[in-house]
Amino acid sequence: MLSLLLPLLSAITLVKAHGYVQDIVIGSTHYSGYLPYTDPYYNPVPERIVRQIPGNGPVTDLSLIDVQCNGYTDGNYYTAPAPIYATVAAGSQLHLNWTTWPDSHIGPMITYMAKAPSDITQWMPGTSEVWFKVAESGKTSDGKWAATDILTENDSIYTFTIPASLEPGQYIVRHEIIALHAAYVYPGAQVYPSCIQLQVTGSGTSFPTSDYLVAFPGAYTAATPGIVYDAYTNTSAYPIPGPEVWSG
Ligand SMILES: *[C@@H]1O[C@H](CO)[C@@H](O)[C@H](O)[C@H]1NC(C)=O
Ligand SMILES: *[C@@H]1O[C@H](CO)[C@@H](O)[C@H](O)[C@H]1NC(C)=O
Ligand SMILES: *[C@@H]1O[C@H](CO)[C@@H](O)[C@H](O)[C@H]1NC(C)=O
Ligand SMILES: [Cu+2]
Repeated sequence: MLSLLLPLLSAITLVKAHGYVQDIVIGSTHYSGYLPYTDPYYNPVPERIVRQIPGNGPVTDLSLIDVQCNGYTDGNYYTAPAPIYATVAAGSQLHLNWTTWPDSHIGPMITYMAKAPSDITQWMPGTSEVWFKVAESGKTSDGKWAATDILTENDSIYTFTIPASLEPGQYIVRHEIIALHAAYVYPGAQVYPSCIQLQVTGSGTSFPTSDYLVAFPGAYTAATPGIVYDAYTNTSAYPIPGPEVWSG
């Protein structure tokens, strides 16, 4: 075990600090995120409500399936469903606790959901247009970025609300930071997505129309407003990528 861990730990110190969601609070219940530097080394591997991610690094080729839930399609990691999910009432808040996020990595924070047609612990959305945006924050009019200024002010906790009128069912929450420090060219924007599995309860009867639904990969390309953006020189409003928010 030691001989396995030592090279691993020294490799980690070389990885530049980026981040991932380490903890999720729903009501008074804490759910651990998927912890990429420890979870895979436990036997048995801990069961998480978050789909596995390979580490704290970004996806920059936005045509890959990796941009959906941050799984690799090759090597030792791959996108796969998580074994469990959390149950939450429509209209509730989720609080997502990010690892310390580097100040240089300015950019927006965006949250999507997708309804599983059947058992979420088996469902892989592939390239289907199933994702609708439920929350977004970019740059405020006084120049504060969501992923750095606001997240730091909020103690690294990002909060969003599940639309109160959303029909019940099993949903994947796809939450991301897009870091823009190198986004003056494509590829350059760094996407840090992850996917949380939920059972949404309630008596809601609303669901977004197809106008709101996008695919990952697909929703973001080099031509999507806000993917190529010179965050250091451009003083105009930042156009958050993706469709309009659906709030129910
Ligand atoms: C976020 O999670 C970390 C690691 O579990 C914990 O130390 C920290 O207190 C949490 N932050 C908040 C604001 O709860
Ligand atoms: C940050 O905290 C403020 C005040 O609690 C809240 O209104 C805002 O929604 C939070 N922002 C994010 C992105 O979580
Ligand atoms: C600034 O960003 C906006 C929105 O992406 C874009 O339309 C505009 O061309 C950019 N301005 C410059 C000078 O690059
Ligand atoms: Cu980075």
